This record gives sequence, C-alpha cells and structure tokens, in this order.
Amino acid sequence: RLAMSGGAILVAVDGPQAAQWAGLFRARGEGRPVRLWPEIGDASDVEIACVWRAPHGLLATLPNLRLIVNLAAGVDHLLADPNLPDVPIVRAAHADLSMRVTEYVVLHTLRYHRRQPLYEAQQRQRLWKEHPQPAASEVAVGVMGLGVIGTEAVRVLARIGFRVAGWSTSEKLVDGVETFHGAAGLDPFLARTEILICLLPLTKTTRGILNRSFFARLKRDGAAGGAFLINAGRGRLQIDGDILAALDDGTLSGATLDVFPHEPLPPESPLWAHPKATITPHNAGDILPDILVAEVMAQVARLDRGEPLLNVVDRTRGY
Ligand code: NDP
Ligand code: OXD
Repeated sequence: RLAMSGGAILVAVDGPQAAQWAGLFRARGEGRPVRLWPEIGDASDVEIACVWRAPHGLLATLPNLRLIVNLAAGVDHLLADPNLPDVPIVRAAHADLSMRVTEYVVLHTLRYHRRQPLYEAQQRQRLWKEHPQPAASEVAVGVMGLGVIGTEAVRVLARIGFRVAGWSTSEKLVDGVETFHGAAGLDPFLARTEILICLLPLTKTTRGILNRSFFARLKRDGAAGGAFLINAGRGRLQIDGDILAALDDGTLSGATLDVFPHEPLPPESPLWAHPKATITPHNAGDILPDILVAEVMAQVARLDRGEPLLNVVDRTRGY
C-alpha cells in the first residue's frame, strides 16, 4: 500500500473530458499517481476517487479509498450506486460554477420578461411592432433551491429588480428576497410566482416535482403574461409529458429546459420542435477545470491534516 499522503487519484469520468481531467491531476496532483478509469492498475493504491457518472459498483472495488470527489454539483447519480463505500463524499461548489448557472437562469428569465421569443418571431416576418414592457419590479420570479447556486441566482435577479422569492427545505434569509420553506411554504411560493426557476437537487423528495398539478398552482395573471418554467436542476425533477400538456393548454406559456430524464434528449421527443420550448444540452453549469482541480487538492490536504472537509454530501438527505 502507498503511503497515506501519496495514494493514487483515480479519475473515473464518463465522457470526452476524462483524459483532460487526468492530465490536470497529473500536473497538479502533487505527485500522487493518477489512474484514468478503466485503467485502474492495483485497486488498493487508490485513495481518492474523482468521479462523474462513473459506473456503479466501481468505487466498492477500491479497498483503501478515503475520499470520493464528485466533479460536479449534483450527486444523484453517485448516490444511486447501491454499493457506495462508507467514505466521505465531497462535491463541486464554487463561485465560478454558481455564476455560470446564474448566467443561464438570468438569460432565460430576461428572455421571457423582455418577450424575446415574440420579437424573434416578428423579425422572421420583418414586422416592426413594439409591445408593452412591464418593469422587472412588476414580475415575480421564484427560485426553487436556495443552495450554493440558488442563492447566487436570487441575488442577481433581485439586483436586476425582479420581485424575487426562493424556496428551500430549511428557513433562509437573503436580503431583498422573500423566502419560503418546506411543504407548508410551497403553495404560497407557487401562487406568487410567474417565472419559476428550478435549481433543486434530485432526491427521493424532489423527483417528479415539476408536474402538471404543480404548474397549475403558478400565477398566470401577472405582468409576465403567463407562467414560465426554467429547469436547470435535474431532468428527473420534471415530467416531460406534463410540460408538453401544460404548454399546449396554456398552463405554461414557455419552458426552458437544460436537463431531461433521458440525456441526450431523444431526437423523437416532441419537446425539440415545440414552439414554446427552449432546449439546451445540459450546459447551464460548468467550471474551469483548473479551479476544480485546485479545490480538489485543497480538500485532499484537509483530509490529510484531519481538518473538516467542505461541501460534504449528506447521504441521508441525498444532496
Ligand atoms: P445545494 O445542495 O447547495 O442546494 C440545494 C438547495 O435545494 C438547498 O437550498 C436545499 O434546501 C434545497 N432543497 C433540497 N431538497 C429540497 C426540498 N425537498 N424542498 C425544498 N428545497 C429543497 O446545491 P447547488 O445549489 O450547488 O446545486 C443545485 C443543483 O443544481 C444540483 O444538485 C444539480 O442537480 C444542479 N446543477 C445543474 C447544473 C447544470 O448544468 N444544469 C450545474 C450545476 C448544478 P436547504 O438549503 O434548506 O438544504
Ligand atoms: C452539475 C452539473 O451537477 O453539471 O454540476 O449538472
């Protein structure tokens, strides 16, 4: 077995960036050997596993594992591993990631607020026609999830001037933002919200939450001119068929979706061509790899010094 401070880092990433991650850990991993899945070598060397959508069961084959690092914010795929070893799990949480997701939700909130789909349709007709434009202060935006990312998003949306509210499990205080929490807070939160932004993690409690009866509880008679959904959380929070039905019957006036129950979104999905749907390929968030690798190495240093880790995942809560 390698010395405690020098055990190997395993990079197990599903996707084309795997080799790039391994290269960065080789350059910045403070001399620790780096293994790129599926070339694990001697499994007993591995102390740190840096994963993103790694195959379930893999981590259980590493007898000397000390730390699991989720190279993204959402840990739903990782926690679904039935053989997850009992070692600490930390996840990505950083200002760079939060601001990128914030850019995404602000972009799409402003797009609805400023009637951009309508002006784009008019441009195709060479039609010069101005429509009444409410002030941001007349429009109620609601953010589900006031975590690391949601808190940044509500701050920026409030700075633009929207009437912003947030909903979380536990009670939160954010300057200039109305906050709701728990099951009891959900109805009043939805009843005042016209543009709904979902930044929740996928857990047993949140799965399928974005469904038809949920959309029906949103405010449709406000300045935004209808109810709109922006989901950049996780695909299994939403029921695609319910979104389509709600778009068709006017329960929703628009939906911007970055995430889907099945990714990539299958070509035959009617969402692709729906005139009121905006589809992006799970690209709301990203993080400069250099930043994330530096964060991971700082966590490893904390582990070695016996200091508390940051951004630790609570397995019972599921996020
Ligand atoms: P956090 O864990 O920091 O925040 C999660 C928030 O959701 C918390 O405020 C939590 O409440 C709240 N929450 C969880 N369960 C419930 C519930 N049942 N009812 C009400 N509120 C609930 O996560 P992040 O902000 O870092 O990230 C959020 C999610 O965004 C990730 O899990 C991931 O799925 C997604 N994501 C998507 C990206 C993309 O590219 N599309 C990029 C990055 C993240 P409390 O604070 O009280 O615990
Ligand atoms: C994340 C993501 O969870 O990229 O960070 O979806």
